[in-house]
Amino acid sequence: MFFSCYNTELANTMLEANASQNDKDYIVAVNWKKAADYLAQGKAKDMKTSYYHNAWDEKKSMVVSEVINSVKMLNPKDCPGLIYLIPCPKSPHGCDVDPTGEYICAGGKLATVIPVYSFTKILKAIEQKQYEGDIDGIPVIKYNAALAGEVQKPGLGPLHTEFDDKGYGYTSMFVSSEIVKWKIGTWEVVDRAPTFYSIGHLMIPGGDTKKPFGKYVVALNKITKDRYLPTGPELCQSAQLYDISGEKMKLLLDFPTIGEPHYAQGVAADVLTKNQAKIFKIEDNHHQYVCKTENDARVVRNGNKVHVYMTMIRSHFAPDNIEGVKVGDEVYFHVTNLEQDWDVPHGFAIKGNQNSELLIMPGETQTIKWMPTKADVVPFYCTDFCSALHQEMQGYLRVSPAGSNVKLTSGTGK
Ligand SMILES: [Cu+2]
Repeated sequence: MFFSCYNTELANTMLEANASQNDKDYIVAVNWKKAADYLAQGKAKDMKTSYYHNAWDEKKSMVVSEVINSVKMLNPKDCPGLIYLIPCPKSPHGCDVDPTGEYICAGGKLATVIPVYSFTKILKAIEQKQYEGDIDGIPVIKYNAALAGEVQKPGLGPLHTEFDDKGYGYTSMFVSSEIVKWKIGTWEVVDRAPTFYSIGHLMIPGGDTKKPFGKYVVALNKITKDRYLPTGPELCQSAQLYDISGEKMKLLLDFPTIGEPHYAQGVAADVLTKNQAKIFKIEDNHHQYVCKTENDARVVRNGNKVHVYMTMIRSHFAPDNIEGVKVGDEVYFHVTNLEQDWDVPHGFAIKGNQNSELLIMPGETQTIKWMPTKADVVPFYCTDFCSALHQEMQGYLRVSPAGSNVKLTSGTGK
């Protein structure tokens, strides 16, 4: 596993200048199989920390958060062969592996070349201990011992590299604002295409896998400038699609996107269309506040807490009339979307809620809290266009004064 590391200067002020002084920083190579072995051997130490582990429960359609107070840490000093540093010019950013797994390419933001390392040579250098020293017990492999070649004069500000299926690398050049195509093995630049402007990431569908699709590259640009009409203090950002099936890259399409376009993955369309879930069965909903049919819809008081078990389906809520909620109550709407067909979400908002609104996917349940502040008749409504009668998808809740004895009732009329 390879990643880039910069600020070998250990600067902590004015990083733009102070972290850019050394001629080389490092690529970090981690043997993750060895890491698993050392973990199994009990070499890891527990380190105190605090973080949230958040996991999505598909059956309950909600997130479960767990606070974890320690993490396992392997110290390189106790774990020989776990981790190595490889010098890399200069303030490296992206670190990408080619489809064969042999070449590791690093984009140094301030570098004048793109270094490409050989996996075979790295293994050999480790075997022969071709080190130029160590940092905190981590051996530093000699630059030339790991290097396969350098792409010369690629442009300015290389960041990330994607690969096609024909033996070429495509590197984004932030400063000179272009994609540069180069050949694996000879390291020569064979084509350049300008981007508009300041490309950060780029994406070839499958470009990070063993089998890139290799027909297109998408440039994810940071800056738009004159590409679209000037509609705000900040302009929308820009992406561009290029055909890379021939020798020369060809610009096919500009499209606006929201900032800032970052990492992306692409796959052939049928990978999605073949696997698209189209029915979301209500029986599979195990949310604790689910309401599986309209007949189960109800309103329950528990002290000053009122729980509204509500359903929604084109184009009404059940219940859509609620009486007997009082000022001082806390109202919880547990809303189930009874639709099971894909692409039929409904929204739920109640007027004046100082919380949020809900967007509920087919077959799902979500909860929102609302605190009435005055005696009133308050509308609630669907906020996601769902049918021709979407606008009619609404209901009313009457709030009585604090201490009133209006009975809690609900329904959809007689
Ligand atoms: Cu709706």
